[in-house]
Parts: sequence; C-alpha cells; structure tokens
Amino acid sequence: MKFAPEVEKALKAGAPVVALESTIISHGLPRPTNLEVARDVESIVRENGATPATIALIDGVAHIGLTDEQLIAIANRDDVIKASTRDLEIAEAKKLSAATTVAATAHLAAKAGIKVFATGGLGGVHRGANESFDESADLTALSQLDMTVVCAGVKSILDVAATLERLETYAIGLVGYKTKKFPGFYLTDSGFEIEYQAETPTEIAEIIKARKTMGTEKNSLIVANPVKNQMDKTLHDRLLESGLKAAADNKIHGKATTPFLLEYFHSESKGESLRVNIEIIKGNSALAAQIAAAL
Ligand code: PSU
Ligand code: MN
Repeated sequence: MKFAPEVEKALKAGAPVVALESTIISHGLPRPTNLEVARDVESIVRENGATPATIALIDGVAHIGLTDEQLIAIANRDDVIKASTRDLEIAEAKKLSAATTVAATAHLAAKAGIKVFATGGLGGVHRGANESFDESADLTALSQLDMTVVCAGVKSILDVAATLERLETYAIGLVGYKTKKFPGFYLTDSGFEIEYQAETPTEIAEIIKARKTMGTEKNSLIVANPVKNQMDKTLHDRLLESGLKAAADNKIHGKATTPFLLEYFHSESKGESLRVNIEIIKGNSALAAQIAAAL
C-alpha cells in the first residue's frame, strides 16, 4: 500500500482520517460530475476537521489517499475495474487500476489503521436473492472489519428487510443519526425502524470507544445518516419498478447490477437522483469527519 504523505502524517500523529470509496466515482456517478464530487467530498472532510483518504488501485498499487492526478484517472479512465475484496489480489498481480467498493475500501482502510469511512449507500441483499444468491460482499466484509461506516442506509433497489436481518446476524452494529427510521438512500425513510439513535458525533465516538472495551470491534458499526432533501417519492417508486424490470430484461447480474440501476435512475430521473446522490455523499462525508474528529 502506498500512503499519501498527508494521510501517513495524520495516522502517525493519531489525527482524524476519513476513508472514502472510489467505486462511487468510477461506476456510481456520471462524468464529469464524478470528478467534481470526488474533489468536493475531500474538501468537505477537511472543512470538518479530518484528512481525507480516497482509496483506489492505480496500476496494481493500492493507494491510501490519492493525488489530484490519480483522482482524475479513477474518474475518467475506461479501464478502471470495480473491485470488491476478492478482486484486490488479482488487480495487484495484473497491475490493474481499480475502484474499490465499500467492501474493498473498508478492507484496505482497516489495514491502514483508519477507523471511520464515508460512503453513499451500502450494498446489501438484492431482491430475489433467495434464488439469485445475490448478496453484496459489503455485508460479509463489514462482518469482519474494525470500521465505522457512515451511509444513507441501503438503496431501495435492494431487499431492505433482508439486509437488516443480515446486519443483525453478522453482529454489525447499527445506529441512526438523529433518527430511528432506517434511511432508504434516495428516501429519508425506508419504512423500517432502527433500535437506537445518536444525537451527536461525540455520542457516536463514545459508541466506537465502547467497541474496544466490549471486544466487539471485530465487526463494523454502521451509522445511518438520512439525506435531508429526499427524491420525489412518486418518481422514485416509478423508476424503481421500471429499473428492476429493465435490469431483468437486459439480463444484468453480478457486479453489473448496482451500476446499471444507479445509471438507470440518473438518466431516467433527469438528474433528480443524481442531485440526491451527491447530497448523500457530501452529508455523510461531513458527519464522518466530525465523528473522526470527536474520536
Ligand atoms: N452507493 C452509491 N454508489 C455506488 C455504490 C454504493 O451511492 O456506486 C457502490 C459501492 O461501492 C458499493 C457497491 O460497495 O456499489 C455495491 O456493489 P454490489 O451490490 O455489486 O456489491
Ligand atoms: Mn452482487
């Protein structure tokens, strides 16, 4: 792994660092917005008192913290693969450039000694998973890593109820930020309840510290932070139905499913889902930085 100098310095000093994923840049947002958002998110982390560490592989090397040139490469190169944890070893050996998912980012961030991570939405159990077996490796990764992940819940394209059950099975902690309603990514409320809510970054830092005393730091903690200005619900529900049908008609499966549905939403909603997606990642980055600082 190669550390950006500022990230290495912050980690050595025990200063707050926030890990940021890169799949959202390469496969989750359209160009050229993706690069703007990637840069903005890093600024937001700084403004909120932490050092940003965007994680990705460039030509087979895992970078913890990217230069602007590397950020541009991840945003614009066509040969950037979407890497989950299992792809990391192959990407290194084959010297591939790879954007890391929540699973792979959390894996590398934990290895680097970073404690807090901001993303948009987690992967989870897909609808129809009882037949397709499509469950994101994000869940298994978070069942094995010491990480606190700030996200806007899971996307409504997933089976939210099944995903929540999986989080419980895997002993992945879950706390809502100022809410007991589990967020549904584009929507502030997925319709499912969370048992606990925290009011401040300091309170979340207390929970993170308690993970050590209780010895529960081997699995991750999820902080669910709902978007403030949610997507129009009618538009959302309509696109969800037609998007799932389009994915089935086009025989989309495996790692292509999530990028396909995100792109479907972005183009069909004429930018409305994109606006929400950007607000989500910015809000989560700010909160993650505040938590890291409090910690
Ligand atoms: N949430 C977003 N945009 C994204 C993703 C999540 O707002 O691009 C990505 C994350 O990197 C997440 C991945 O880890 O989708 C999940 O993919 P899959 O369902 O194939 O595991
Ligand atoms: Mn999958």
